[in-house]
Order: sequence, then C-alpha cells, then structure tokens
Amino acid sequence: MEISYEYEHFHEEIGKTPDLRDGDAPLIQIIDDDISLLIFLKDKLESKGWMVIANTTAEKAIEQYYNMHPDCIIIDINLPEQSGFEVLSVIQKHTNRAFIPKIMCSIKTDRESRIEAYKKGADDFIEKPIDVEEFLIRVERHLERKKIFDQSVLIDELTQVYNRKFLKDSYSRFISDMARLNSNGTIAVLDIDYFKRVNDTYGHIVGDKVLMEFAQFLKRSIRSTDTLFRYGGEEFVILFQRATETEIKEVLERMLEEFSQIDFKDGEQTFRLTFSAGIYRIENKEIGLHSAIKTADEALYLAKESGRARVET
Ligand code: GH3
Ligand code: MG
Ligand code: MG
Ligand code: MG
Repeated sequence: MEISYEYEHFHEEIGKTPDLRDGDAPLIQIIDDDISLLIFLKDKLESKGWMVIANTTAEKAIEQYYNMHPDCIIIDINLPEQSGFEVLSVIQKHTNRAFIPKIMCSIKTDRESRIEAYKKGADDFIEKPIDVEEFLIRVERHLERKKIFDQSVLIDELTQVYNRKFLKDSYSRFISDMARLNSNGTIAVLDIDYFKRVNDTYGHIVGDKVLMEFAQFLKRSIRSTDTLFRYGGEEFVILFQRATETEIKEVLERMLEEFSQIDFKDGEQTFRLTFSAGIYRIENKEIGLHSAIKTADEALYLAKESGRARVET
C-alpha cells in the first residue's frame, strides 16, 4: 500500500521535531501507534498554533519527553512493546513538582481502564474514536491551566523573570541539553553593588524599581538560549548555553559597562549603579546546582573583595 510505504521511514517519530522552543507556543507530545490517526491529530493540533512532537513507540516517546519537556502529553494506552501506562508512570515520576497535563486516550473505555489511567496520574481520559472538536477544546483547557500554574509557580512577581524554584528544574534540563549537544555551559551569579544604599537613600519603592529595571536590562542583554533567574534579593543567576568562560566574561563585562551608564532617577536626583559577577564553567555534567552556584559565588565574593564592578572566574 502506498500510504504505509510513505510513512515507513518515519517509523518512531512522525514529521519534523521542533528544534528549539519557539517563543510562547505550547509544545504538545502525542504518542499513538496508529500512524494515520497520529498524522491527522498532529495536523489538527498544529492548526491551533501549537507545536507537536509525535511518537509511535513508548521508548522513543520517553527519550523525546526528556529532551523536549512538552507542556501537555497525549498517550494512547495500547502501544507495541510497552503500554501507555508505563510511559505515564515514567513521566509521572520525573515531573516532580512540575505540572504537565497528561491525557490518556483509548478505544478501551471500560471503567477499569479509565480508573487505572487516573490512578497512574492521568488528568483526563479521551475515548476513541476521537471527536476532534471536543479533543481540541479539552487540550486547550489543559494548556490554559498549565500556563496559569507555570506563571504562578515559576515567575518572580516583582521582576517577572524566572524564580529560584524554577532554577532547580531548569538546571537539570540545562545539564541534559549539554550532554545531548556535547557542549559546555556557564553559570553566572550577579549581584548589584551597594544596593542597600539605594533603599537607605531613596526608599524601598525606588529599590524595587531598580530591581525591575536590572532584571529587564539583563533579559534584553542575553540570548534566547540563555536563561535568567532571580536568585534572591538583588542576586540573579544566568545559565549560558554553549559558551566558554572567557566569552562569558567578556559578555558580562560589556553588560556591566552598559549598565553602569544607565541613569536611575528619583525626582530631581539621578544615580548610577554597578554590579559584580562570578562565573563558573560547567564541564563536568555530574556537578549539581548547589556546587555550581557555590563555585560561582566564590568568584563573586572575589569580585566584591577586589573592589566591585567587576567579573571574576
Ligand atoms: P554589596 O555590594 O556587598 O553587594 O552590598 P549590598 O548593599 O548590595 O548588599 P547587601 O546584601 O548587604 O544588601 C542587599 C539589600 O537588598 C538588603 C535588602 O534589604 C535589599 N533587598 C533584598 N530584596 C529586596 C527587594 O525585593 N526590594 C528592595 N527594595 N530591596 C531588597
Ligand atoms: Mg494504539
Ligand atoms: Mg547580595
Ligand atoms: Mg549587593
């Protein structure tokens, strides 16, 4: 048959896998061994502006789940070799505190299968044959809930950048990306110099505005593959992908130069600020977040001791 020949080379992975997460578009992973249904649903989901990864086997699905971190997962119960329930268990264990909506779907719509799915961590159960209109609405609802969850849990309220809690989750992804791309990453800790004086001189509201501006300045200055987090009060962490320590040192020194030229205003008064930074290149993929931060923090301490407004490694 022509169709099966045409789809043969896809085998375990249907269509093109999105390389990088494109802006805000949610990423949906769909796992089903019925190739024509998979292609049909992928097309419908993409027509909503969502990105889709489609897999026909549990093994490939789990691997792609680790690499891509989808926002929603749709799993068929009957798969060859491992069942959809096994995929669900692996994902459930890995998601930890994160919320990733998991939808089971099956022609087995008996009570036992549905209860088993929910017990194993499914958030929803969709019966086959699939009613596409209902399917898309349900997926959309799950994505909305996921977005609200992520925003309330992962984003720092004041500065609108990722918070410390999210750094922990991102770091393991950062490390696995590095291993997959066979590249090195760099972690930087940045701290505003004499920030306490801003609060003491101009008050906390001005201090808050400075923090917001600093965060936005940093966000503008980094690349889309780098990630910024507010680590604590006036301390920020950046995870840089694919860069050497010298490169990052130069990048941060340019940023420092630019930042120190910004005029902050409070009524008639203007003031300028600097920051200090410590960086550490992560070559050993075994190193945990805690040790990586500790090493970068020691470099930051050195920068402070050596007079501030500088970057140390
Ligand atoms: P150093 O150059 O050694 O970093 O000096 P510093 O004054 O910046 O450092 P220190 O850690 O002593 O002071 C940090 C201050 O940041 C203390 C704290 O009150 C203030 N701070 C922390 N979080 C916030 C916040 O959310 N808003 C405001 N306005 N201030 C904050
Ligand atoms: Mg099936
Ligand atoms: Mg500090
Ligand atoms: Mg400080």
